[in-house]
Amino acid sequence: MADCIFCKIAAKEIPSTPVYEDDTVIAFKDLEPQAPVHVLIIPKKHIRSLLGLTEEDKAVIAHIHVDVVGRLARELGIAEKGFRLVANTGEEGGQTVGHLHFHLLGGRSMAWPPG
Ligand code: D5M
Repeated sequence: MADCIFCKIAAKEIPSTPVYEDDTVIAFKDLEPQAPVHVLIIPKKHIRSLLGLTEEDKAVIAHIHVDVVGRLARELGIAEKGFRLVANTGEEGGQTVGHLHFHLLGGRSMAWPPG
């Protein structure tokens, strides 16, 4: 999608610090980290949010959760103590970038409820 910053990151049109990439997914460091480890995991395909998912997206969403999250958590050293995976959705959900992304946060104790 032309004006989407995360599509541009996936296409390498703007720089990022990737920590994982395959054919359908890229993960990169968040520019405004909220924890010692804070990466964003995105499908390369433009999907506006969780609410934009369709049947054809099931494989990539499963892939992210089954294969990518645990692998990254282990590689980034946050698997043992724990981490948080968040998909802010819509205005009141705190979503500011309109391309589905999962925040993987760790390296400190997380508060509940979130702000
Ligand atoms: O999260 C959007 C997140 O995206 C927020 O934590 C900042 C991050 N962000 C924005 N632009 C960039 C670039 N260019 N690189 C890395 N990270 C970025 P949301 O849940 O939509 O509020």
